[in-house]
Amino acid sequence: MNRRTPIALALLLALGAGHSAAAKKPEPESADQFVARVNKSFSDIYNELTSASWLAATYINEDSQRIESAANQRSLTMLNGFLEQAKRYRGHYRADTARALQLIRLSTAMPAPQDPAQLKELTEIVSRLGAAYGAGKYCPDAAKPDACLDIGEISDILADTQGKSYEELERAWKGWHTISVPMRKDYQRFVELTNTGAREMGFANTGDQWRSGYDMSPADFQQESDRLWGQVRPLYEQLQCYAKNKLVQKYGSKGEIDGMIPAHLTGNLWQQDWGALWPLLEPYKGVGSLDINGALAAKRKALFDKLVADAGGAEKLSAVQLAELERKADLESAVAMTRMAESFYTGLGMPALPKSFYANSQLVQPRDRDVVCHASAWPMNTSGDVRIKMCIKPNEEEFTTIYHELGHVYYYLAYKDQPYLFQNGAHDGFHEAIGDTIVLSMTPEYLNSIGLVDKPAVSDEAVINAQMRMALAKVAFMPFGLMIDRWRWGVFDGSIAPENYNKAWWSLKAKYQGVAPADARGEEFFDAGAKYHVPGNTPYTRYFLSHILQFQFYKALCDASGHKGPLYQCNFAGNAEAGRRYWAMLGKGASQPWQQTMKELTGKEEMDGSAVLEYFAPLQAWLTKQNEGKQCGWQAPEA
Ligand code: X8Z
Ligand code: ZN
Repeated sequence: MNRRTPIALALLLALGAGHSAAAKKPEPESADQFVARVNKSFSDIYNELTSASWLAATYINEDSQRIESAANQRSLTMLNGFLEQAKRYRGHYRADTARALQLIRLSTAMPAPQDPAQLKELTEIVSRLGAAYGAGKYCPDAAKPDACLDIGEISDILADTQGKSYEELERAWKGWHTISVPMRKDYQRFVELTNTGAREMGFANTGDQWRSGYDMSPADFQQESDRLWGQVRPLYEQLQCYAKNKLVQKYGSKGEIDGMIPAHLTGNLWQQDWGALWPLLEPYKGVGSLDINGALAAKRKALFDKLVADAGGAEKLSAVQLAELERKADLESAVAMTRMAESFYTGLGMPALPKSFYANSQLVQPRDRDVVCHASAWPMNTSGDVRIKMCIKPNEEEFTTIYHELGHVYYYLAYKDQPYLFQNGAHDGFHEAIGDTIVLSMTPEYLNSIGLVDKPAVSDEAVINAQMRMALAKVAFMPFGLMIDRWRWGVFDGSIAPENYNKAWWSLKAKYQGVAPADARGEEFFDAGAKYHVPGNTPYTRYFLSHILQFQFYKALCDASGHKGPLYQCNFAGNAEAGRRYWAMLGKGASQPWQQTMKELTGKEEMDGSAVLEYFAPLQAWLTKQNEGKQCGWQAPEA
C-alpha cells in the first residue's frame, strides 16, 4: 500500500431543507470550501480504513476480509458522493483547486460503481482476491496438507538456480501458478465492475483512468511510455541475449525457446529480477566479492550463535527453546537490516523513524497465521504514523527492498503537512523511485562502509561485475514493468477478452521480455493472477517509470553532492546537500504537476532514459562484445 486506499462518508450538502421561504437562501459552498471539506473528511476517516486493511493483510481470515470490505464500502461510497458533488465545480479556474478536484477522481485505482449493491460486490471481490494471493500455497501432495509450500518457500527453491535441477525449478514455478486458477472468475467480474465505476466518473474504462494520472492526456502518456521503452530496449536486448546464451551453455537446447528464456530458469517467479542467476552470469569469477547474501546470512547466524551462547549453549536447550532463539535471531536480523537502511536516510539529514514504526511494523513472517508477505509501506494516518509490512529474510533482495520501502515511508513523512489530496507522489512512478534511487547509491564502497563486503577491488573487471549485479535487478526488470499494464490496459478496454487472458499474457511476455513458458499455458490457467499486483489491483507502469526516474534522480543527487567521475561510481551517502534537495522534492508531494517537481530536482521537465544508458555504458559495451557472433533476438508467437 504505497498509495492510500480511497475514502468516503456520504455527507450530503445541507442545502437548506426545511427552512422557510422567508429564510435567506444559504450560500452555496465555494469550490475551495468543498475541497477543504473533502480533505478533512478523507483525513478523518482514513485511519479506520488503513487499520482494516492492515488487519486483512496481516491476519488473513474471513473476519478480517469482512471488516476490510466494509471499510472499503464506506470509503468508496463517500468518494462517490464527493464525485457527484464535484461535478458542479467543473471548469474551475484556480490552478490548485482545479488540481485538487481532478485528484479526487484519481484518488482510487479501483473506481467503484454508484450502485450500492455493485459497489459492495466489488469490495468483497477485492478482499477475496487479496486474501487468496496472500494465503496462496502449492500443495505437491494433496494427502499431506502440512507439506504445502508458501510463496517464500517456493521463491527460495526457484532462486537456488545452482542447487536445483531443471525439473525441480519447473515444478516449483508451475506449483505457484496453481494458486491463481480460482481467481479468474472474480477477476473478470472485477474488471466489469471497475469499468462501470470508471465510466460513471467520465473515463472510457479503468485503464483510461489509470493513464490519466500523469498531467498529460492518457494517449500522450501511452506514447511517452513507448518512447522511454524505446530508449532502453537495446540495452535489455543485449542482457537478454547474454543470459539466454549462458542458459543454453548450462542446459543445452532446453535453455531457450525460439530465442526466449524459459520462464522457470531466471531464479524468479515472474522473471522480473535475475539476481539469482549471478553464479551463472557473473562476468569475472570472484573479482570484487559482492556476496551480500553470504554476508547477511553470516550476520544472522552470528546473532543466533550469540543468543545460544548467552542461554548457556545448545546442549542445554530443548528443541523448542532453540526454535524460539532461531525466531528471535530472525527478528533481530530483520531489525538490524532495517536500521542500516534507516541510517542511509538519517545520514542525508532526514528524521529518525518514529518509535511506533518499529513497534508496529511487521518485519518477519508470523508463524501462526497467513499474511500477505509481499512488501509494502503504509501511512496509517495522514500525520506520520508509518509502518512497513514485510517477511524479511537475510538476503540481498530483501535488503534492497527495505531501502525501497523506506523510500515510501520518507515520502509519507515529508508530505504529511500537505492537504490530504496532495499527500501523494508527484506521480506514482516518483513514489516507487525514491528508495530505488538510494539503492543505486549502494555501491561496493557503500556496502564496504557498512561492513557487508571487503574493500572493493579497483579494476575494469570489478566495474563490469558491479554493473552486472545492478543490471540483473534493474535492466532485467524494465520490460516486465511495462508488460503487466499493457495486459491490463487491454483487459480493461476489452481488446483482450476473458477467453484470451492467458494467451495475451504470454504473448506480451514474449514480446517485451523475450520469456516463454516451457509448456503451453492454456486458458485453464490464469497466470497474471500469480503476480501480487493483479489480484492486489496495484497499477504497475509506475515501476517501469521508476526504473527510468531513479537514474535521473540519482544523477541529480550525485551532481548536488559534488560527485566527479563516472555516474556508476557515485555514492551520495551522508551528503547533506543531496539530502536537502531530496527532502525538498518529497515535501512537495502531489501539490503541483510532476514536471515542475522534476525540474526543481533535475533541471528538466521530462522523463528520460539517457541517465540509464550513461550509467550502464561500460556494461552495454561489454555485453555487445560478448554477444558478437552469437544468436540474439527471439521470435514471439503471434498475438
Ligand atoms: O511491489 C514492489 C514493492 C512494493 S511497492 C516491493 N515492487 C515491484 C514488485 O515487487 O513487483 C518493487 C519493484 C517491483
Ligand atoms: Zn514500492
